[in-house]
Amino acid sequence: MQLGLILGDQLSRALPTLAELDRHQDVLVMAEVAEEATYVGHHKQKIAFLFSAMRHFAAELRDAGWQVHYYAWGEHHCDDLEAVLADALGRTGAEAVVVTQCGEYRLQQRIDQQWSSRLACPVHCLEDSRFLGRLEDFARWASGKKQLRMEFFYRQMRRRTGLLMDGDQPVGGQWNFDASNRKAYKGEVPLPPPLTFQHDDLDAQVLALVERAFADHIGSLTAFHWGTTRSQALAALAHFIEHRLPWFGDYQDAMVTGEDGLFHSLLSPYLNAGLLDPWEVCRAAEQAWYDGAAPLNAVEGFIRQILGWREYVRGIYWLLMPDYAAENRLGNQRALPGYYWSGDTGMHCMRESLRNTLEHAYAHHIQRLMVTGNFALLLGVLPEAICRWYLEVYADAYEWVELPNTLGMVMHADGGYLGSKPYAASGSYIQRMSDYCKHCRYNVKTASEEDSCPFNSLYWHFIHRHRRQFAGNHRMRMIYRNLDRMDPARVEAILARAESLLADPEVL
Ligand code: FAD
Ligand code: DLZ
Ligand code: SF4
Repeated sequence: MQLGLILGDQLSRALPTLAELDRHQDVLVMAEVAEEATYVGHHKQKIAFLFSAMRHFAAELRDAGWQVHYYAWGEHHCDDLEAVLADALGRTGAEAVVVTQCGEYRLQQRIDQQWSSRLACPVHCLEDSRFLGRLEDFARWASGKKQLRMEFFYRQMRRRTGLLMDGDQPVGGQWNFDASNRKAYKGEVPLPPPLTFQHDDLDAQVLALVERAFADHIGSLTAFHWGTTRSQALAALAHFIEHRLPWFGDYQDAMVTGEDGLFHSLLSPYLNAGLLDPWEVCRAAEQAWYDGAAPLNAVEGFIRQILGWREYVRGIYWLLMPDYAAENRLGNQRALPGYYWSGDTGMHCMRESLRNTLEHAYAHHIQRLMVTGNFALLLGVLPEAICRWYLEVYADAYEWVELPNTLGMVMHADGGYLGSKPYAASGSYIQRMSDYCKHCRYNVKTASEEDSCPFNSLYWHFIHRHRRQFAGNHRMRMIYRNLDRMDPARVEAILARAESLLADPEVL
């Protein structure tokens, strides 16, 4: 008899562990354990979503004839998964453990190097097949390249999967429609109806448990709207395809006060926990284009996020860990300001992005990249501190996807391996893509005054202080030319204002 361990982000009937085992002979184990639930201070909604989805999945497996040993929070004394396995091996007399490769280096190291000897039984770790590409193919593609470019990886993935392909050519004659995906939202089309799910008894029990046992964790459960079953995740996918996908491309980079999801899918927690499969999500979007229900700029833009970015960052994570996590090529050391946890800041763009984060354990990509991320980059926050924050605050956060996005894409701490230039931007980008600046106490038009937009002053300070790293970057030459053309007295005033902000960023 074998023991199959199913982790909290492996809630998929297509999981290799299930394919390997026999429901009539073998036993499954799932566990809510302190180590996984507290190795960072996860947002309350992330824990509630996963615990409830785990409990629902265990019930579904039992209905399908599996024997599941479920270690519920507070009903056992095992601190970590190894202790759970030791206990379950003792109870069942199983002779081996089967697990599918996990999503974080931290745990995978233990599975590979410790579990078998400490549990005194064979531990078979299976390749995770729930992605669109294999890690060994990514490593082969990346091998010998000094810098990687997502666009070339993505084209290869399009060819390999046949998604949006017409023979060996991209449908519509173009690989990428990004240039048409940069509109600000001015109410041209109505916003999609909200999607909320009726919560059942299992959800209610878990919400009460999290409120009680994780009271000191960040965030609130008041607006917990996530689905916690496969059928709810499928309903969320259908809702996205019908109500959001047609405008996903146009408004992909837009931000609007009070509108927390806009036309984004809000599918990442389901995808990352295994409730949705990336292939079915991409195929559903592709079908919408073939059916004439969504335009190509939207469908291509959406598929690129999953087939391109999601697979690309996973490949980078497993290729470069563990050294990747320690990268800090810009030498940043600053602490993360307290408003990242409280949301209490006068910068309206930050306040909105942080409110979304605290209320929903969610923020859309542009809020993460161009507001909270951009600000941490401009301030020069220690990468480890900002990476930890992103891992804590989002319902979709797992290190394999969070780390390359934060350390590479946002902080440029990997020296440009993931992206060719930092996404640093002044307040004018935020003004162009949102209505935030109209509601802000700072003036987005100036950079050196007492009330100037902090993003403006800090942007020029960032460009100035990193001249050595970036002046030779051909994508940034124009920026340095602009800086050099500015009146030296004005530059001095902007830098002085930035210095005063850096001396006490907590007051902003
Ligand atoms: P949509 O905009 O609807 O996109 C569709 C899907 O594409 C997402 O569900 C996601 O699966 C995928 N996707 C989009 N962008 C990316 C990307 N850059 N990398 C990987 N997948 C992508 N995503 C996570 O899933 N977990 C994280 O921990 C995470 N941390 C991030 C940290 C930072 C600093 C940044 C800038 C981005 C991070 N992302 C992360 C990527 C992205 O912001 C989220 O996937 C997205 O906002 C989730 O919302 P959505 O489902 O509405 O996405
Ligand atoms: C994120 C998370 C949390 C909060 N709790 C659990 C848990 O109690 N049990 C579990 O099996 N998994 C949990 N997870 C997800 C794991 O942290 C995740 O499987 C690893 O980080 C590997 O991706
Ligand atoms: Fe953000 Fe600056 Fe605009 Fe205020 S003025 S919302 S701080 S970009």
